[in-house]
Amino acid sequence: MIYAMSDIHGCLEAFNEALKTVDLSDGDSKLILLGDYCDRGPDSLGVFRKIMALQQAYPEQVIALRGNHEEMLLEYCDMVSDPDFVRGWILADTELATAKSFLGADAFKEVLHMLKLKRFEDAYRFTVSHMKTEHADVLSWIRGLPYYHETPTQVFVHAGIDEEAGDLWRIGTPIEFFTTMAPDYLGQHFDLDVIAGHIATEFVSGIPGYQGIYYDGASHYYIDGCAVKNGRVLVLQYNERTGEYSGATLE
Ligand SMILES: [Mn+2]
Repeated sequence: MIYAMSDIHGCLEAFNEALKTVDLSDGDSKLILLGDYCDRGPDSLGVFRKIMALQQAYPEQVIALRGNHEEMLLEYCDMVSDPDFVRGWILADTELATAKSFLGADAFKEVLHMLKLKRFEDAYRFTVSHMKTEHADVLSWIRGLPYYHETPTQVFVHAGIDEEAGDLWRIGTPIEFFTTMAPDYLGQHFDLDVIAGHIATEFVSGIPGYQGIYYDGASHYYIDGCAVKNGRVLVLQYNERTGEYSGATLE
């Protein structure tokens, strides 16, 4: 069995609930996570550490891809010597939810105090330096995350691939497209099934309030059920023996 989840966004409780439906005990099943582990929700650090622990427990079976929010986190950590990027940091980390999870209560209070005094650059430098010293292992793990995972019949990716490039999609897709592109090929057939997140299925389906997995009837499965809003991380299951997909609203 292959299990796929996407866009956990700091929702550790919802992630733990979803993991109850995942069984890796056969030594062969896989869990593929499509990125966007951080930002918006309350415990980004907890989600990162949970995934790292799962990979340690099941090294060949747990695959974590990168999303645009991991890219943004690395970017603001790398740009810390550029004070102009303070705005980039505050915009990337909505309500500083990720900073709060990495810093812990006391250090985060200090950051809020600096922000209140409009010492924005100090707050930015303090936050990144804390992340780099206390959680270097998490940052270096994020740096190593791949953009996609292939099986003989599928590609798992955060946002999508350039399908017009055909067989050459691996080199034809601009690197930032893997984590940011829009669902441009909806309803079109491709040689591989494309399993992606990034955009809530409510929007990709065009059905207001929709919370399930969205299959476009061709080659695309979208699985971002918007955990922050709906309190649930969707799980797509793929049975490699029968070639059948299942999951919320696919049955
Ligand atoms: Mn995303």
